[in-house]
Amino acid sequence: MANINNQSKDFKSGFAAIIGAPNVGKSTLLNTMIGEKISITSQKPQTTRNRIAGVVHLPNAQIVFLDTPGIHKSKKTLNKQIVEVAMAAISDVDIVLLVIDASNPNPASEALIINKISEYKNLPVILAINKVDLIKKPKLLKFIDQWSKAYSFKEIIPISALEGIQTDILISAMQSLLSFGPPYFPEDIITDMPERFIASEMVREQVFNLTKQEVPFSTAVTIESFKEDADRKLVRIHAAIHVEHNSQKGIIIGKQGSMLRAIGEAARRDIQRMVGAKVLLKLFVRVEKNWSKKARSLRKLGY
Ligand SMILES: Nc1nc2c(ncn2[C@@H]2O[C@H](COP(=O)(O)OP(=O)(O)OP(=O)(O)O)[C@@H](O)[C@H]2O)c(=O)[nH]1
Ligand SMILES: [Mg+2]
Repeated sequence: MANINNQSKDFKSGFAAIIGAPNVGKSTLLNTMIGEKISITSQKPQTTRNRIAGVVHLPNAQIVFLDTPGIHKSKKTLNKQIVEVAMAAISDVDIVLLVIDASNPNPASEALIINKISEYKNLPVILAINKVDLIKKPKLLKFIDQWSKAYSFKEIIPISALEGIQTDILISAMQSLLSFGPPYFPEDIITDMPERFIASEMVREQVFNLTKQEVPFSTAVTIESFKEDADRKLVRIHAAIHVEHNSQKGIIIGKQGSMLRAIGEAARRDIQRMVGAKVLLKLFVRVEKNWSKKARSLRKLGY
């Protein structure tokens, strides 16, 4: 018992939800703070669909960050579902880290979020003004002034998640808000998501990168099998890309399979880096009619 008491006096720990409008850089920030790619990112909104924990290990503290889907107003079943995931994360944490995009404000989503966090009177909120690499100083100062009036934030910290500017300062500010307590995860664990989930996301990320219009938003990826050699030198993965219509299947496959090959090749490189072994990745495309509109299909595909 003495041991546990000692530990909890020297050690701080807690959960922090990273929330914000779509595309502001939440997942990029998580990856930068963790130092590994655990959450996929893209130039398109609504990339993240699940709550993904990333653990930052500090000498005397542990912060468990929860990356969440972008909060926005939508009538689409899938989008409403992912916004629920983000909203629910807020009620589960010790600190909220609100991220905004300095280069592209989103007043509608921001109002929705401020409204939500106002419900939790005692929840400390830090504001990270992201993508400061894209704006000039006078604009940033205007932002800080404007946002300091919008809510009583514990801190307002300008950052660039992409370039790693001031992300260390952000982590220190979060650390100072933590309470004493033991670590939640062992030192070698950086996420609560299994490799097979992250592998499926890395395939989906390439669909976001390489296809246009409604295709990425109509795509889900599941891992059908994930087999490692005894000495883990080779990992064989079969993944299914689910789309909503036959025409989308054609787009994902591409001319003589060229699109599917490009998706597979790029995803395989990322998965190899993650698992630290050679990867054989086989992709299939399936049509699951209107999956993003049906509660049952959403559950089946992991949402
Ligand atoms: N210039 C610049 N771009 C950034 C920065 N942070 C993120 N981005 C870019 O912004 C885009 C969106 O980043 P994500 O991390 O996917 O954003 P997100 O908030 O997780 O988006 P959703 O999951 O869709 O809600 C990507 O193209 C990133 O490379 C930054 O500090 N500077
Ligand atoms: Mg994201």
